[in-house]
Amino acid sequence: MINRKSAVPKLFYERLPTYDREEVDRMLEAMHVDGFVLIPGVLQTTEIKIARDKIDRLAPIGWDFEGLTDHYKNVFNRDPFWLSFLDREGVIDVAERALGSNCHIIGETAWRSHPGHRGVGLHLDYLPMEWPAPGVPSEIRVPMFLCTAHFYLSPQTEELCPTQVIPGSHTAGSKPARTEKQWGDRMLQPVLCNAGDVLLFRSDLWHSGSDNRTANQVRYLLQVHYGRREMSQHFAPYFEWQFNPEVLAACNPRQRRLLGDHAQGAYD
Ligand SMILES: O=C(O)CCC(=O)C(=O)O
Repeated sequence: MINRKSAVPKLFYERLPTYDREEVDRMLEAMHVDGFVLIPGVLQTTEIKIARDKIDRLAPIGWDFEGLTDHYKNVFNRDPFWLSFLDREGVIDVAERALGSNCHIIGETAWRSHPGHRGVGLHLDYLPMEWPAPGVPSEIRVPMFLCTAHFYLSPQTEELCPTQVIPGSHTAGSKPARTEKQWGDRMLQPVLCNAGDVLLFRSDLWHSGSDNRTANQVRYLLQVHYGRREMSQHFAPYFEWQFNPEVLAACNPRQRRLLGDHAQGAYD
């Protein structure tokens, strides 16, 4: 059990571990132990450039917002281009092992963070089970229900609002309190990496955004949000939602399932 008020926080990893796309077993293990994996070189330079150009041409709809932070939701429904990020080798393989071979996406969000962007503070995205005492006993592995893939479309430097994670903090079994900045003696550490690298993390991992402290650089990010088949899709606006026929026509069978085309039964 971890003492939440313990000593001086330190970096748990000097450098975050990275994985090759083929190392699915190792990555699944890391999702249970660390709560995240970093996979270098998933995207090529050309597609990073195209993705950034396409984000530059997005216009806000529904619940999107623009400002110091631009946030465009469910971009897969606007252009078939965004489909290929749903089933990237390595990322989708870990997502399916973690969430079931019938998992789907619950959203896909494009971000642009301008100088002055303020990162969201320490939080988790979804806690499947609140544990009664601090720290889930080590012999218990809480299953994953939601995982998010961050496709970094900008190099992640200290100044350009890198995501920050606390390795192993999903085993807290609780949300971080407003005042908390560490888990036991483990501190938040930035995910410093190249454009084209992917961070896949579970929803109960304590993580944080950070500020864009550059004078003139914009950070581009694409998030793919995966869930178990039983986790509902967040395709707003709910009553008006319609799949774009051009997008459906462009899907391969796996992508169609990831958009929610499942066997039709109450519990299938
Ligand atoms: O900007 C980031 O890298 C963090 C985003 C985040 O924490 C979230 O969407 O929950």
